[in-house]
Amino acid sequence: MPAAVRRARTQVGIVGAGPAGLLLSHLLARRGIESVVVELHSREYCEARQRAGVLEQGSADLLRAAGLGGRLDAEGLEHGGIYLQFGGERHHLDFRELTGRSVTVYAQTEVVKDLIAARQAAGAALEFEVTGTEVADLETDHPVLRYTAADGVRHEVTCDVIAGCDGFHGICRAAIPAPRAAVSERDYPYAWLGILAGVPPSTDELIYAHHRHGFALHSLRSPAVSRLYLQVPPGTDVAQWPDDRVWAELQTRLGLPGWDLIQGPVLEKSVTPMRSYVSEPMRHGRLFLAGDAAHIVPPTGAKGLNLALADVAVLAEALGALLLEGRPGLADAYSDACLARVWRSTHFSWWMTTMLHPTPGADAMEARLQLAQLRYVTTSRAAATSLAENYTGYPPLLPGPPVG
Ligand code: RFL
Ligand code: PHB
Repeated sequence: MPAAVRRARTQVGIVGAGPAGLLLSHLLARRGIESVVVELHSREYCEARQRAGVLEQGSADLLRAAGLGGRLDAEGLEHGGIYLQFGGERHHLDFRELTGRSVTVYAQTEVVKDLIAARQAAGAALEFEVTGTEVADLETDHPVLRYTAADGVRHEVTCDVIAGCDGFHGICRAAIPAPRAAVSERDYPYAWLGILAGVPPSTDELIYAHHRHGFALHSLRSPAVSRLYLQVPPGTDVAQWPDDRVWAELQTRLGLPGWDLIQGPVLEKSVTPMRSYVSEPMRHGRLFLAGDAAHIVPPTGAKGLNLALADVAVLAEALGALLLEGRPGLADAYSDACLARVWRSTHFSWWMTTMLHPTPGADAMEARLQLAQLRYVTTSRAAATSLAENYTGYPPLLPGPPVG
């Protein structure tokens, strides 16, 4: 006999409890809109997954405005610039002086912990460790979300809208019929090996380093924990990189006379592929995609998390107008409004990536062009301001006047 299906209703079915899905659920609840969030992994897994670290000023302001600024303000590290290093020189770009803006280093793990705590405190429907997630009837006014909960019970939730916040490997993007989606994609011939180290940062600001061995980045997490990355070949097995080798290579790529990299225990080590990917439009019928479900950027511009947060800020506003006031205009404008920012970030991330990473097998011309560009960015106020403006982020996409 087939197992019983438990039926329910909600306004917004949200697939994925990453930063996009969780913040969307939180922003909707502040408008009085009910949602159900379903997530493949456990709460512990979601809270521990090491990923992004830099919040644009607009993202930090958005989290504060949503009542999530407590720990962010107490523990986040505000940074007014970065260092660009190349040819044995380290140059500081002063974002505050160039743009009046700054960024905050506050790890994605912490954003996710804050959001899960806030959703659970509010008694939200947040289901971890679900399987068999399906979305259907997307071209009707009552799309359906199906999943099997951790206790084995199959659920079918009838929604007004479904939000696909299920990341790059999720199921929602694939639910859009192929002829309706235009995909732009680029894989880069390198990856990042990232470590989390139990050592105080050796630097006051992030260091982005161009070196003939490959790119290196010194980022940070707290006064006692550092985050560092090395460019490695795609598909690299972390087993090829014992801790001593990682530290030696970081020292080579980041080292300067008179400056020492503090070494210590490696707490975590992983390899991330580098990819640019945009699938448009970000909407099909009553399915709205947000965050990595619709687009991926290489991490060199520190944009992935920020784009995910910006998408759902726009989506919450649009769904408020649609579901509370019956005004479809903002929902209709959602995809175009987000894609303008997505493509700006996609270009910036590509530009930072190709400026800072030597392509394996490239001729000497490439290195000369990269160094010429780095020299320009560190000597021209106009070029430095352009980098600073992109890095610190774009103005929040405020909702326009009511449409439709
Ligand atoms: P997420 O964080 O991937 O969350 C999606 C969630 O959906 C769940 N899911 C499902 N749930 C239910 N049913 C299904 N069928 C499901 N399929 C998937 C997943 O388990 C997951 O919990 O997407 P979101 O919310 O859009 O957030 C985007 C950011 O996570 C992402 O842009 C950044 O972290 C990108 N990124 C980085 N960005 C940076 O700016 N700096 C970095 O250093 C950086 N490192 C990274 C990264 C992304 C990585 N990925 C995606 C592999 C390192 C990695 C490894
Ligand atoms: C990080 O701290 O993880 C980080 C910072 C800046 C980047 C990418 C990752 O560009």
